[in-house]
Amino acid sequence: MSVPKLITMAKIEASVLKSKFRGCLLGALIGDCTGAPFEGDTITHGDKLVIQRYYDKLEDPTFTAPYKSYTDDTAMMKSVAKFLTDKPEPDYRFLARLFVTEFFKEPKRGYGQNIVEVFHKLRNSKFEDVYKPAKEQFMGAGSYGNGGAMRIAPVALYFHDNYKTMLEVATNATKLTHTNILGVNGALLQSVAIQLAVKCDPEAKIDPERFCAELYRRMRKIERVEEDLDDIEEEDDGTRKAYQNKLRVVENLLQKKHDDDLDEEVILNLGNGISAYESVPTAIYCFLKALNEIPSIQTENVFRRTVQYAVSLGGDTDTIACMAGAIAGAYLGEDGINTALAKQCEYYRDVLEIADNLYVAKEGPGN
Ligand code: R7I
Ligand code: MG
Ligand code: MG
Repeated sequence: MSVPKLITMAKIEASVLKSKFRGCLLGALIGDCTGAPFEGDTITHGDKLVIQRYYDKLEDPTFTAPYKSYTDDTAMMKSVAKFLTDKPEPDYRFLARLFVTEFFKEPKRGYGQNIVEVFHKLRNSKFEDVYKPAKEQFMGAGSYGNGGAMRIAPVALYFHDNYKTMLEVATNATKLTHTNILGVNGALLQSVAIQLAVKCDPEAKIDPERFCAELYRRMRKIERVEEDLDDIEEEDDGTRKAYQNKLRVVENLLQKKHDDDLDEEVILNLGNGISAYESVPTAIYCFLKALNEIPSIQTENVFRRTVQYAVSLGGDTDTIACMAGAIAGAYLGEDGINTALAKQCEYYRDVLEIADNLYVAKEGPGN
C-alpha cells in the first residue's frame, strides 16, 4: 500500500481531547446498547428499512421508550477504565478481580461461553496466577473471541500519546482472558485504530485509504514480531499475517460501489462473527465506509451512519457497532454524537463520568 501519509494533529487542544475521550466511550456504549437487540440476526433488505426507522426514532428527542440495555462489552470496558483510573501503575491482578466482580454481580449481560469459565477459574484459584486460566482455554490455544478488542477503548485513550506502552498494556489486559494470537492482535488493531482516530482533526475529513494504509503499516510491525516465534509454522501465513490480509480486503472493499450485494461481500470476506478476526477489521471498515454517504442509510451524521451500518451487517452487531462506534467517537468527539440517541442508552451519564475521570487521571485535574 503506497498511499500518502495520513494527516494528523501535531498537538491536541485540551477541550478537544476531553471531548474525544467522551465521544469514544459514548460511541462504544451506543454501539453496544443499540446493536444488542440484533445480535445473531441475519439482516434482509426489509430489515435494513426497519433499522433505519429504529435509529430515526432513537434520534428523535420526543421519543420515549425503556432504555436500551448494555451488555458484556460495556460491562468489561467499565472495568478497564477503573483499572487505569484507580491505580498509578497497571495492576493486572486488580483488573482480573474487577472483571470477575463485575461478572458475578451481573452475570446475565450476554458474556461469551468460554470467558465465563475463565472467570470461575480465576475466582476458584483466588487469582493466584491471573494468566493461567485463559492460557488453558481451547486445549491451550486460548480464545480468539473479540472480547479483548471490544473493551480496549480506555487503554487507547489513556495512552494516546504513548504508542509502545499502549500496545504493552493492551496486550497484558487482553491476555487475562484471550491468549490466542488472533484475539490479542485483534485487540491491538482496535487500540491502534482508536489511537489514530484520536489524533485526527474532527474538523478535517479523514481519507479512508490513508487511514487504512496507516493501520496496515502498523499491523505489519505488530504481526512481524510473531515471525520470530519458532512455534509458528512458516506456511501458517493465514495466522501470521491475518490482520494485514484483512486490511487489504478493507482497502479493496472501500473502493467498490455500494449496493446490497456489496454488504454480502463484506460479510463473506471480512465477517460479522464473534471472533476478533471476523469482527475488528469489519468494525474498521464500517467506520471508514461511513465517512462518506451510504445510499441505503438516510442520515447526515457520520457517527450514526457508522453504527447503523455496522448493525445492518447482522451477526455480532453489539460488538461490531461498539468497536466501530468507539473509533468514530474518538475521531468526532462528543459533539459528533446526537444527544437524544445517547440518552436512549442505559448508563449514559455514568459513561460520561468514566470518560472524564479517565481524562483527569491521565491529563491532571487542571486540564
Ligand atoms: O471473546 P468473548 O469475550 O466474547 C465476546 C462476544 C461478544 O460478541 C459479546 O457481545 C458476547 O456476546 O460475546 O468470549 P469467549 O467466550 O472467549 O469467545 C467467544 C466465543 O468464540 C467462544 O464462546 C467460542 O464459541 C468462540 N471461540 C473459539 N472457538 C473455537 N476455538 C473463541 N476462541 C475459540 C477457539 O480457539
Ligand atoms: Mg455483548
Ligand atoms: Mg457481541
